[in-house]
Amino acid sequence: MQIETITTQAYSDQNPGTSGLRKKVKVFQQAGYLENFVQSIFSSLEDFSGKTLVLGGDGRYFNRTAIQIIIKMAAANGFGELIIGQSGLLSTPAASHIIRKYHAFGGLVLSASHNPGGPDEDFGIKYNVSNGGPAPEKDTQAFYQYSQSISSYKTTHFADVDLDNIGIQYRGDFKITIIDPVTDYAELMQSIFDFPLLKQSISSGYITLLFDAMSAITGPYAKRILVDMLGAPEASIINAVPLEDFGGHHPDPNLAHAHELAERMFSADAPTFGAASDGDGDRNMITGSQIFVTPSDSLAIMAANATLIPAYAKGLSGVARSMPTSQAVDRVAAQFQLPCYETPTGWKFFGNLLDAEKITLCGEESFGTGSNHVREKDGLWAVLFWLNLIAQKRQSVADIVHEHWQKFGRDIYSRHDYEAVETPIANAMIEHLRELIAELPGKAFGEYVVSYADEFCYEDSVDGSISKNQGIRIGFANGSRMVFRLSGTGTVGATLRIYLERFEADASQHNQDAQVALADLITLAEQFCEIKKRTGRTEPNVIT
Ligand code: VG1
Ligand code: CO
Repeated sequence: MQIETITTQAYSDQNPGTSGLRKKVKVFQQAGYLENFVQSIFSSLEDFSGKTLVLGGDGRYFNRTAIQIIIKMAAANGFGELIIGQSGLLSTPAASHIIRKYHAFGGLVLSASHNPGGPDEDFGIKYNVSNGGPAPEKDTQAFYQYSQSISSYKTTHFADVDLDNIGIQYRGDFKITIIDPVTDYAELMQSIFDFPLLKQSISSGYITLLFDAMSAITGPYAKRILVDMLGAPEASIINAVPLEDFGGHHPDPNLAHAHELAERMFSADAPTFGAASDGDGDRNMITGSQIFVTPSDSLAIMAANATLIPAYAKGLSGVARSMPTSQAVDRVAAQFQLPCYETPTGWKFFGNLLDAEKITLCGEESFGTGSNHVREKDGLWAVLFWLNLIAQKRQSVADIVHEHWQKFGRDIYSRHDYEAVETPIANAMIEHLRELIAELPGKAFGEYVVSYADEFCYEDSVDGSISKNQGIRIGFANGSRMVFRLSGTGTVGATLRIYLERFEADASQHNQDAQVALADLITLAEQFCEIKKRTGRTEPNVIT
């Protein structure tokens, strides 16, 4: 194989965020842009000569082009083999599983997750290490560092690889294996959950379900698992065909974006269970007839009931949540005497805890839950978890949630997002909060007395690494909390996220609307960060 060294110009903006490098497709299409970042990854890694790399994406616009470029660069940089999902498709959790199962050196996942796709929308690339999880911060920082002074990248010439037919192809000694993207993952799910029970519950009509694949990657996975293996009718999956532009929608599973599902779940003849997943298949939204389960509650309910699931029957070693996720799971952990960890936003922080077997389950308020079965959050896994719970407990989603609140109390929760704020204004707002927190503790605002205010700094209990500036937290004496942070996944300006939570022990108050119950906190949050004053915005773009 003849290796070519191509001269290139460094780009200053290749700093990976919460989950890989995300930019507009047009940015990725600039000369050498993708190549620079891929070379920065390869050049920052060591000892992969002859080893295997997994490659696939969520099928969005530019996926196939990027894959052909990466194949040649991987060959030129000395990898021995590539494992690629058929048609270039792999969901994020499936990629994680395949890296682990085939003992690959690592993997490249091409996705901008829940961000929209298409020629004028977003693309992304993320490197996962040999445990199947997102590269830790020390690696992503190394990639960025390298990209700042890159002057050339390595590639080679050979005919484009046929991505659509399963099988092995060679270019010289370089081996390319195209695999079915679903089979390994479906087998893994079968090993975790009680498939015979699920099948029986679906065929008997006890469970009727609706899954919205949002024209994204989980269509083929849901079809194989829910329809072919578990016998659900074909019509139970909507938007099942992955499209390069996700049909022009945001493949973001929440009540705002999965509106067709939301409408049906709150209609008179709603199915018993409804769910959706995101662009790359790692997020999940759980609903039941007339009820939406917040992701924070979902994590707590999973933790409280995990022993009903075959794979977790022996119990959990511990649980973890990202810092802005509600404290609902902490209450479960306290009752079951389980260790409970609080990590910064982003799945990469769970990897060490999972590898060290300190935790079995973990999750984020942003519609992400997962376990030690892979090293990514996993949308369909969460769906199957809930189906297994419903089938095992013989209870509706609403009953499961209400019973949980009765036992543990309810952490009324909401997140308000202000998208595309001008970056300097957003930074000034955070700076203002930083100054404010020093003087807040002890101050009373109506019934809310500030008990602490700080900027979250995380020390990893496994490797001792420290991650600073992970969000501003303000905690109140009555257990309520608000968190402010800027998104690390957006591609336009800055997105301010405000996370609000209030604990309600009194069961007679559990059925309140979250926005109403949180109204005082919402007003206080505005008072603290001055978003109206500073941006002129009167309300958030998205409320979840
Ligand atoms: C968001 C979520 C975070 C999640 C990340 C990646 O990050 O808040 O919890 O891990 O997206 O999810 P940020 O920095 O924008 O708040 V995915 O499904 O977009 O890979
Ligand atoms: Co995602």
